[in-house]
Amino acid sequence: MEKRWTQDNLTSLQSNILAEEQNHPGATGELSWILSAISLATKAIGNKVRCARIQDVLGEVGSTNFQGEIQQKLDVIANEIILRCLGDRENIGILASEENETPFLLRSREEGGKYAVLFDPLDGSSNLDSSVGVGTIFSVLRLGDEGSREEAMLRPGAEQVAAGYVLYGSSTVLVLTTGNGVDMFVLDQSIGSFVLVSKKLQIPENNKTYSINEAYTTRFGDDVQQFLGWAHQNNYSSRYIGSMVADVHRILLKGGVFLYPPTIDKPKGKLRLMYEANPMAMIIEQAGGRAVSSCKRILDIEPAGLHQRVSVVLGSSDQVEAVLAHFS
Ligand code: FDP
Repeated sequence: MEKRWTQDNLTSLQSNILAEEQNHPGATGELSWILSAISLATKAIGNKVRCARIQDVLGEVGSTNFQGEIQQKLDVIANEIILRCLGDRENIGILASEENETPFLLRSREEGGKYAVLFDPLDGSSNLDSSVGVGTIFSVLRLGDEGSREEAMLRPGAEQVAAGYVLYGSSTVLVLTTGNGVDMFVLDQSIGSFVLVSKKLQIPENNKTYSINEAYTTRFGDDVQQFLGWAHQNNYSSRYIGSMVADVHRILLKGGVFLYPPTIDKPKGKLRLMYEANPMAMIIEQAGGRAVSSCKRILDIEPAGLHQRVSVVLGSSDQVEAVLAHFS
């Protein structure tokens, strides 16, 4: 019988992580220490997101970030919250944010800096003004011993030791994988804890729904245009929120496929390999799905730079196959 998580068997994120550790005899507890800081940061960010209009922190900062993108006030606030919550965790060697050009080199290996944490503090932030779901995405890598610490961080997504996101939607949901399936937690505001609601999530198949910014159709390549034409003839439905965390979360729970392909103006794609594509790809694969970029497994891509952009197709295996059948 399927086990249901109710008030009778309340499991917090913290206790679930500790229980997972029991399955790994060599575990030192260090990763748990990082995940607890991420949980703290996302509770604080979620609170800011919910009160943003009241506290008058919606809207643009008035300047662009180093990538030339318009920064929202909450992008800056979320970034600072993460740096404050994670900066003093003694086993974090490097913190890298989508919002900062260079990573923060916090501790050498000799000083105990064993992990790199990479994050997109507030994904989908252009939707904030209209109260659409936005999220924080994170990726944890163990730092190798070779080369400079920046080089040690440029590792393929397959080497991530943990990945997850928090969706600030109608509820605050934390989705996490440490390489042993995907678990989902919901923030119970009354007790201030993320509570386990689903274990070992699997993406449902046979959902003929695609998620893409279809307004760009004429700027996509022939392969994507052919897929869309075929989907129109084959009873597909479409859902696009325009906030990656929310779109991917829906696919994780309901199935379908998410695409952000190359366009004429963004020939390499828009989404960042290290901050968005890799952590989402790990979650999707751990839930039985597929995640590819130009027909290649995202998790196998050797990163060329911290802020590298890639095209993304991810979702249930059958729906990713349906897309790839139109790619030469
Ligand atoms: P945003 O610019 O609002 O931060 O990578 C950022 C992202 O949103 C994703 O969350 C989202 O999937 C995508 O960009 C939306 O881009 P388009 O507006 O080009 O569709």
